[in-house]
Amino acid sequence: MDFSLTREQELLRRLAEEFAENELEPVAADMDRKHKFNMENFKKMAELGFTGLGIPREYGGSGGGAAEKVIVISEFAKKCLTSAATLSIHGITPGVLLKYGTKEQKQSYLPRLTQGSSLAAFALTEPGAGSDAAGVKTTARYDAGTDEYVLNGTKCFITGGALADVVIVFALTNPELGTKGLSAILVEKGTPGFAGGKVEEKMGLCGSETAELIFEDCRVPAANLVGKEGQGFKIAMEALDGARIGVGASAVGLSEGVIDLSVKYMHERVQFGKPIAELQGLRWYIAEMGTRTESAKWLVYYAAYLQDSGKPFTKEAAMCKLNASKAARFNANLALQIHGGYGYMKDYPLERIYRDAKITEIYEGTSEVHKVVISRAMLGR
Ligand code: COS
Repeated sequence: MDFSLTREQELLRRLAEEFAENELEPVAADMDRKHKFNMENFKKMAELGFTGLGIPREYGGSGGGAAEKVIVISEFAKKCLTSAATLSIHGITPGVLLKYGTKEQKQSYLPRLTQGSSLAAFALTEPGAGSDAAGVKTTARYDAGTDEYVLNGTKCFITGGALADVVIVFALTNPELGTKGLSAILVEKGTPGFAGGKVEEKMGLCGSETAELIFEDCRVPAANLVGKEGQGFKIAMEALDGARIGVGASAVGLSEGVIDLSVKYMHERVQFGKPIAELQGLRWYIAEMGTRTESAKWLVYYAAYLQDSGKPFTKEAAMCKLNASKAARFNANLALQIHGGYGYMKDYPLERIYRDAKITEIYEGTSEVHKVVISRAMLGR
């Protein structure tokens, strides 16, 4: 058993740490205020190979696997959860294509997605299909005359929203079959019949666009089907398993970030004639925060290890996301408490981080969904 990073992983961690400090942290508050993602930073992430993690070099990727993604996402989230989430969610689609894509799809999409010329979005959620992912109503009717799928329906809460160049859409090719009739289909931005809808005003993660995607008689070539017809639910669930490790990693990074801020503040802030680091009540807060963060971190790494080893990891991915997101919200709350009135002010980053932390308990599956997944795995259904 070895808990240390390899030399390459440590170099990657330092590169990500430096990038987060130099490029992500300086724009985090501005993105939050303007409700706009900094696409320049997405291009810079690609230049450094971060968008290619988990994808082999033959497709323009940077190699590595789930562990490397965890390392980078955690470092990004220490400074900016929005940037970490953007990288993590973008990475879902190339991962799906690597496993299920045809040779042509891999050759056509993977270099674009790994090298940053295209941003990807994952479109499963609908107004009536959130936690109950099987409730999708969007349809994709096959038109044999033109060899195309015709998509109709509305997706909501889609990260990347209308900014995305490529969207993997989950739609019913055979509505009578329920989850067995769901398929994964690639749709490119600019395809007639595909438009961005309402852009949501959110509590946190404001730098990332979350939008509705509307499909009205949107025709795409049948060659855009990913995997087989009817494989969509399995593809979506598998993709979410991996994505949940990403959320866990980002929640750990957020926790580490608020601990750094709190430790610094506790040494600097003087009250009652001494640094507040000497107050026992606050020392206990820090001890609790550190313990929850370390335990969350190692469950995230364990889930990534299982994924990289090709072992089942659905349960552990759910556990690590459930645990790390709970720790992130707890830690953001205590960090704000340690900062007192300053923490509540928009001049300090904690106010944003506190709002951001909450989403980790909701997106890519709520904490309650994870308890369903975990308990089913433990009880055999
Ligand atoms: N990997 C592979 N296949 C999976 C799977 C996984 N992790 N989870 C389920 N499946 C398969 C099942 O094996 C089953 O296949 P068979 O019918 O061939 O046996 C099929 O999918 C249906 O599974 P299940 O009966 O468990 O589906 P449910 O409708 O009960 O849904 C939950 C299960 C609640 C776990 C699912 O709907 C879910 O994850 N919801 C949350 C969705 C989510 O995270 N949304 C966030 C927004 S997307 S960014």
